[in-house]
Amino acid sequence: MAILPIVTVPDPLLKKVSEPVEKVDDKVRAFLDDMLETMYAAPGIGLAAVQVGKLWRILVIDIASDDEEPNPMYFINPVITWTSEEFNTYNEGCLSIPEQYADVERPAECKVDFIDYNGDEKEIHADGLLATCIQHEMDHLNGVVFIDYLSKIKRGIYVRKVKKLVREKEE
Ligand code: K1U
Ligand code: ZN
Repeated sequence: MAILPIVTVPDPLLKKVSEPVEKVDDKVRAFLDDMLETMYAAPGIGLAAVQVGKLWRILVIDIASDDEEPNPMYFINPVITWTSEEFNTYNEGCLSIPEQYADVERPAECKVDFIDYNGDEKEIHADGLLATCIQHEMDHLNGVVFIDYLSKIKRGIYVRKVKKLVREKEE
């Protein structure tokens, strides 16, 4: 397993639409393992393949808290099939926009069809943080990051802060 470097804004890769995975084979499973290790090391509660440089429609998520058993979830070719009319607001972060947070409003619940680690078709009905996290990660697969919901001025401020942070870490 390996910890992969995470792409940060304003990398143009984060604006690209990811492609479906054709077959869940050992190569895909090894990549899922690397994604999970990368997410845990960050640390984060979700990660999309594009964030580690691969334009595949793949997500990993684990929203278990420190005092709970790990509960890794793997989503291959996920499709949101339903969202609730009720909305929730969550102060979101993103590993591609380190140390920046903003309130984002999203449907409170969603249903998702996906393929799991073993290549089996599954459906999940998510609410709370899981629903928020799935929708945040699904946005990544479509080239959207949470700061795209903010004004152009605020987005510019966030990007400048991240650029400065990345520059300082490189020094
Ligand atoms: O970059 C990402 O897509 C991961 C992101 C997921 C996310 C967070 C909050 C709302 C929606 C989606 C993160 O994991 S940011 C880090 C974070 O939230 C966290 C890190 C450690 C413990 C708990 C939370
Ligand atoms: Zn993110």
